[in-house]
Amino acid sequence: MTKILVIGSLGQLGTELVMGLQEEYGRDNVIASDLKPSSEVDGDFIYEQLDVMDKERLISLVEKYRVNHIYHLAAILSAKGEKDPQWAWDLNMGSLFNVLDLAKNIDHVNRIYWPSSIAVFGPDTPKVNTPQLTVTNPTTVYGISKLAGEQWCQYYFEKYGVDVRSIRYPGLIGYKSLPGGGTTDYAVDIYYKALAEEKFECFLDKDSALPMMYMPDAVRATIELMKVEPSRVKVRSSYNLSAISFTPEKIFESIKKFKPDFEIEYKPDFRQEIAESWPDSIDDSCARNDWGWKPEYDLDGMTEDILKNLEILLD
Ligand code: NAD
Ligand code: AKB
Repeated sequence: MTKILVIGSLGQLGTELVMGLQEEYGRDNVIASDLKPSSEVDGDFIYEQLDVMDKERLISLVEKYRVNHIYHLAAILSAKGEKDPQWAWDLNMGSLFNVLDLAKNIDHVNRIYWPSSIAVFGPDTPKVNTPQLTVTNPTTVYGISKLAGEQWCQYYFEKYGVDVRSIRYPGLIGYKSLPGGGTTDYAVDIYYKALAEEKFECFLDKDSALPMMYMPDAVRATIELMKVEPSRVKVRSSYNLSAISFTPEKIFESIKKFKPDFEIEYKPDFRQEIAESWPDSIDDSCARNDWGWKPEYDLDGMTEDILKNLEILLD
């Protein structure tokens, strides 16, 4: 039986990943954790309050539940990180070391998942079909911390045999929870405005192409990567992963097919510069070849699914 701890479980990804893990491993084998006290958390899952910077508490929870797999999702994302770079660096790196060290020292912790991001890439990176191995040079503190984190994951795998696995997610788009301070957040917010029948003010320019992925694909990819035999995980820094690439104008056109009166206005802010430093599209052939990754959703398929489900949820 596999016991799982999810750290940072109340965020945009964690909310949906916990549900996916419960389906795969059973409700009682997934322990969700985040900063909020239990008294403020509602949901059909086992929950523990955990600040991942608190090493003692982390170890005590891992021992209490005899945890085998840890999904460490807590991080400060790109736009939020630029407001307080030192804090973002301390949290993103310190928390990863706490988790990697624990896996090194506690035998029953035998698999770690830690997400990286397309933010590891920068303006010198080839923009189209960005390869797995290429120039990176990120410009945000978030990207720098993810790139360093990838290297540390590989180091802990090679030096100490820690079975750590990682994906460089594109911008994730879901409707079950709100995003936590990223540059790709507009692509979630836009659906809420469309359903509220309000004009959408977009913080990126209409032509800013970015790699994106619908949350069900991201959750499935994560669980699939964590289930494959260790020998099939050939990239121990982090895997490129790709699904859909689009501009704000393209997602607007996709929504207009279902909401013809929807309106948009472009008002780029500081996040435009971050978006411009990231790739337009990603080559994920290593993930496809090594562990059989294949996305399911295209842009219109995602739009239709979100509008249908979000309408029910907001009703
Ligand atoms: P989010 O900001 O929505 O959620 C992060 C969660 O971590 C929050 O619930 C927050 O309360 C929690 N947290 C923060 N500090 C903590 C601490 N000290 N201890 C415990 N919990 C803490 O982020 P997300 O979008 O869910 O992202 C999850 C992971 O996936 C991150 O590592 C992020 O870098 C990565 N990622 C996300 C995206 C995306 O588009 N959402 C893309 C690429 C990578
Ligand atoms: C962000 O915009 O910071 C995240 C990411 C792509 O890592 N969504």
